[in-house]
Amino acid sequence: MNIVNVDYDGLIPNNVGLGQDVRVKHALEKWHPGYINWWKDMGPEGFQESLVYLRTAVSVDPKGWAKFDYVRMPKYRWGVLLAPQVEGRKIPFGRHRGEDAWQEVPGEYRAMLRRLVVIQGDTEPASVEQQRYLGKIAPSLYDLRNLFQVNVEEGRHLWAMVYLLQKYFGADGREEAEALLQRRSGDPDTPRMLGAFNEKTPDWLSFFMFTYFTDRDGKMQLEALAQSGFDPLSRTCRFMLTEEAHHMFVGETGVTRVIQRTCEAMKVAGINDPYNIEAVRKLGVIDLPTIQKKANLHFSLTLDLFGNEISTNAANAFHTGLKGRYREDRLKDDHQLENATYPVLRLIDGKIQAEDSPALSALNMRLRDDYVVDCNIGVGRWNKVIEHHGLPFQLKLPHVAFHRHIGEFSSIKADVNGNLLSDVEWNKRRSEFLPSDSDREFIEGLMRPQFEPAKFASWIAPPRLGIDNKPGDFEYVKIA
Ligand code: BYC
Repeated sequence: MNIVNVDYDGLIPNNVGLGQDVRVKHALEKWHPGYINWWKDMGPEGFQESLVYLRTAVSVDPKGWAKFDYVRMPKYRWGVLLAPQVEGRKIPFGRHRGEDAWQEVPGEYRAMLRRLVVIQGDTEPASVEQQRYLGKIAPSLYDLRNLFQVNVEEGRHLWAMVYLLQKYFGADGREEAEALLQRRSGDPDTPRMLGAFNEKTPDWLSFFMFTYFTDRDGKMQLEALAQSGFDPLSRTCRFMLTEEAHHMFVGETGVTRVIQRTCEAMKVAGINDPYNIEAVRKLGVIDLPTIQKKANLHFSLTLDLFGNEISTNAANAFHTGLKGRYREDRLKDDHQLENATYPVLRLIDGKIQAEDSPALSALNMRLRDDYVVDCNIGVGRWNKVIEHHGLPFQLKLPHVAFHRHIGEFSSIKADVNGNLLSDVEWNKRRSEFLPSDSDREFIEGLMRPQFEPAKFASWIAPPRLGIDNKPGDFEYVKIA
């Protein structure tokens, strides 16, 4: 079997030798119709017959893994693709460090491993469900295509996790694979597993913030799972990361283009005060303070996805070799952390203070800290755009204690600088920090579709480059 090139002959493209693995092949083929039904029911509403200029993975060679073509989404070739096996790979951390990486599930860690795979799997269809109404209000064909690219790849990421469940977890893996198609984002009875995946994505600024902030949690978690001693999980996540990069690109450049358009319109109209919100909104663009509030919302919701600051689950997942740290292979320490400590922000005597904690229990916090550093890079780039237009405004990530629902700060209220607030103060000032009903109404009012090639809605600048080097007037989606 050629591990770099993908076998496209059967129903399920793959580079895992499904042709010879009859049991798993049948299990996946049985799961396939349910997946297609889910996609038709819960995937992008409308547009199922449209021709979309999509990339499809045809190889796992980092130098040239995708091809572009027009595809009807239900006919997209969702496949099972693993990064090539590294000969002689060892478990890189935890108590089994240095032993051969597992090619089968280690029996004693089965339940823990399955839980990690199921949680990861659950987020993928959840995000497609959250984004299903956005097509109808897309600001351009270019953006519409990017939305659908993200959606089909999240669908493929679900396939990636379902393959692991079907191949390595027997009957209970099959049950979990079914359940992944049954839960629904935001459903009061059968919600998705993690909080942020039950929130709405009502407009395109939310979509860009989601792909910037929440897909970046995806990146961090996948990087941590890519270190896993369970080799099939590591290889799956390594390939998923290749696709994930485009999702964050969509988010970062999307927000950049919104900011750019706002700044340009303000300059042309001679408005220099970013807080003159009424005047800015009259230009048909989104004012910078409202962009900040959207960032506050999506950043804080995403921080909750890192779990509790102090977590025995996280300690166990590391100690047993199942989930590492961000880019564990580049870190220089003993990779076991049994005697190490890590500073954790905690609420002590009513004050937010750093406290040294056992490093193993603080692994969620550590990953979250790495995440915040990564988030700040893009925020710096956004600020450069504002600076370039000479406007006195800077975007800033809120304090980690702001608007939290999981962990140390879920019991308190804090402002964006981390100052504690009483419930009364919080209720009074909430709309200073988070989008208010009227902010939401304003943004929703701007969300009118623009489906003419080369045209863009009033509130967003065109991209600098086309996808696959296509010219500006390229028809990325032929709407049926
Ligand atoms: N919501 O010990 P703790 C992505 C639960 S995004 C609800 O701190 P742990 C993507 C927790 O389950 C990446 N419940 O938890 C992005 C536990 O429950 P049980 C997805 C929560 O395990 C965009 C209890 O609280 N991948 O790929 O250390 C588009 C105690 O908590 C939440 C992963 O997350 C929450 N936010 O940390 C598409 C990787 N947080 O077991 C895709 C896999 C915690 O006591 N998952 N709880 O009933 C993990 O590594 C960990 O499970 C978590 C939680 C980091 C999520």
